[in-house]
Amino acid sequence: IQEPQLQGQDTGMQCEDDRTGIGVETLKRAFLDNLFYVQGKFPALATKHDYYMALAYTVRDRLLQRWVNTAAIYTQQGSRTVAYLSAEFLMGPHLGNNLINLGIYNQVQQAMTELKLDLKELLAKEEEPGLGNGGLGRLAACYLDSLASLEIPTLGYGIRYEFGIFDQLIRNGWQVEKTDKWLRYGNPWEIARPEWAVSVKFGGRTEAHKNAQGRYRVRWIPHKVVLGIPYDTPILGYKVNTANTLRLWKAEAPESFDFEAFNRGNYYGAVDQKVTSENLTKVLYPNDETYEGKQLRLEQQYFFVSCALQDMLRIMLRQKLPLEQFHEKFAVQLNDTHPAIAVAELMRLLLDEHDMDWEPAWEITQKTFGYTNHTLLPEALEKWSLKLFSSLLPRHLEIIYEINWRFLEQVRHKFGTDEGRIGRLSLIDENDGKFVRMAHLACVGSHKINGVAALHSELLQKTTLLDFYEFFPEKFTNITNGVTPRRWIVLSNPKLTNLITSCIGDNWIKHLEDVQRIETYAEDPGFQQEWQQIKRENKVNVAEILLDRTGVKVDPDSLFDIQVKRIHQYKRQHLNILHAITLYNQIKQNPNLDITPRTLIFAGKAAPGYYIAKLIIKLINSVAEVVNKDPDIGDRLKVVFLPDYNVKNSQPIYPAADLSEQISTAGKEASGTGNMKFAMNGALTIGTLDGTNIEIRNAVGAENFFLFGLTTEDVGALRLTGYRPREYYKENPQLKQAIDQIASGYFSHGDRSLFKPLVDLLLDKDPFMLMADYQPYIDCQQQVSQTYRDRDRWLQMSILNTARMGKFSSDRAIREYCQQIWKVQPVPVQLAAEKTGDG
Ligand code: Z15
Repeated sequence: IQEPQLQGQDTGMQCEDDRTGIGVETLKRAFLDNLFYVQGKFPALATKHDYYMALAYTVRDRLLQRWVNTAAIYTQQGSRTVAYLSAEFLMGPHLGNNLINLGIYNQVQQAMTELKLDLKELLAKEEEPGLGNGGLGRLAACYLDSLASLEIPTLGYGIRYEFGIFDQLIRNGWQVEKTDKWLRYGNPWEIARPEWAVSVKFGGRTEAHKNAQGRYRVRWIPHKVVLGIPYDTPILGYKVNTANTLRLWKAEAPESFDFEAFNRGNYYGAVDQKVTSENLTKVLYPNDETYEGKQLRLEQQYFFVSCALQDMLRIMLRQKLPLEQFHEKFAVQLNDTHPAIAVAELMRLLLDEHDMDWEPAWEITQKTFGYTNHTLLPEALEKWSLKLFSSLLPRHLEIIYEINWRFLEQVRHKFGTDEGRIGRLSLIDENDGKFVRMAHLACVGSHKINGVAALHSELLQKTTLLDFYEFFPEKFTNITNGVTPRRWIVLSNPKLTNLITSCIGDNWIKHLEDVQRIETYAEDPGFQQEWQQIKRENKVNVAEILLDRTGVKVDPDSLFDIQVKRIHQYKRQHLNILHAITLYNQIKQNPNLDITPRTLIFAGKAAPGYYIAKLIIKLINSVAEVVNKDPDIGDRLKVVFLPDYNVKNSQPIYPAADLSEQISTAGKEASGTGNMKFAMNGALTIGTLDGTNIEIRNAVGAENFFLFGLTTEDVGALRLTGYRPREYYKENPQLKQAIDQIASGYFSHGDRSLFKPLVDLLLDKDPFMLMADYQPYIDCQQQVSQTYRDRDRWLQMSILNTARMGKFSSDRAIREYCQQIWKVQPVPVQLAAEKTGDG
């Protein structure tokens, strides 16, 4: 390990090391050096992108010092390690976050200013790695930040998709998808580790043989083999030296050339194998919460899981640990069922490749895994047809049958022969066609199962996983989600960060419960004034972004009412639009109406194959077109759809919100995490009793939260008694008018067919009960408008929201995972210079 030099000072006497120093002069020198030696440019020829790369490499050098030290200490100490398995990691841009966590944001800003460069412009050049769809992938990213900040040894394992979530364009009001070529200009944050490549088998058949002791073993003769190449990204914690690793796997052909085919003169055939292998990690499936039974998706899942487990076994062998200690070395978390095949794969590796017997292998496996469930929606629950499964993973199917057989024996032992119960618990669904149920495999193969919010965990135990809860209640627990305050407050909202820190110091950034201390200022006029000023400036910033990206001019003094998230029927963006239409009609009916001016902001992607979600985007844009150009409306109402919602584009949004829309049908949103990002930044929430909304409301106080709508119980009861959405429509003139306008072509240049599928769905089935919740929502929005007019009251509520959001830091969530599930301890990392005290 290289000995770093004295840091953070420009004494003039002693020169800082160019790769580790953090003084402004050193940073400038290192930056220009990287521009020259990495980008091969001098300033006169350099583009903004060259400057971004030079800065990224300057920051990377400082990360590497911590990363290498961390790796050395983990190896030396053989530390117990969390392995977080996730098909998605929605990391967002790295540069700004690393500047925050290194604690050098201000120095770098000054260094850039002195070089006549604008740090903001350079930050904007980064292509974000969009390797996730939404909440689940972003949660994984927040958790990696907290794990590193809490100094927990961690490996994140996932897939290095060549193309992440598509870029969204809006053309004529419709979503258009464009390939996300995030690697086009190179990725300075990753290092390939081809020396740790592993092979992954697919297809073929199995055969029996005897091992040295004469015991039966199984050999898998695959149809094809794919190589997994790891690409590592350092994940630095906040103001600690811990830099953990995100290890993403890329698929390659075992030999880039099939020489046999080549020698036969089949050049194309030889290259073909390379192409098919590399297809495996080409593209992220863009569905959030709907599974598609596609073979390539199952191949992706098995590919990265097998790579990850083989990598863990390699680490154990290198550290000379016996495989019987696998569960002591690694706590492996399954982020939803996407990596659930890991249960069968670890069994296969231990049994077939390491000659272990079933009982010890199964004990190790169960002690190794924890399973986090993220949804109750039946369409999201993964099941794979036996036909597909057996053709791709014949050995795993045998293992799953054996697990199932033994499990159902235990069930019979406990509950007797209750065929109904056994059918419901079986890992194989035989209802219509035969399928492997991945959630069942995850439950049986794990020692802990958790939901992501109190309500969600309760519903899991009472409904979706009831039979499992009855069989092993001790496995079940709740861990309410959290988000990292580093990205979602410090990086996104620097002005608010400075205000809070000037009042209570900066301890709150690591211990968000501490932010409670600003409560004493909630009614202080000076503090309120500054709070309001900051919100206004953040709104002006978003107003500029909206003008730039959509051409719509909005009034920063209007109420910013924001709903940003994936477009999904259960999230009910169309309920929000019905409110927009209602406000529009109220103004049209009474042109002098003195209403609270509002700007309704929407953003979010729809899965490309989700027709109704895409139609909802079209509806938002169609309503926007009519409302925004109507001179009767003026500045009192604007509706804007901001295209291409992603981590980067979202960061300015949360700090600019007055009102956060969290209006899912009760019982449908497992947790939600956007709700937390808004409330932390001082937005008030209008929301249903769903997911974490309930816990946010408990934390901030019912008087500081706008609650409306059916409860989960109401939803169930109404469904049972026979829900008739059309009745609400017939009996409510405002609602009827809004729906009739949509149906009659008022927002579609007279086209009555355009929104017909949506209107019919709402009036006939309305699976998410918008009709029932419409009037309570409108009434609640009226309360919001009233309250907003009382500026002091609103400001006080806003301050109290931020002050009371301490619980929703991902640091709290990760501490709970560490104590309840993973049983891991922090391993502090010191830099060589700190240990020896020289420099
Ligand atoms: C996803 O983003 C979520 C659940 C899923 O099952 C899938 Cl496949 C994707 C979301 C939940 O919808 C959201 O409520 C939750 O906050 C988030 O996971 C993180 O737990």
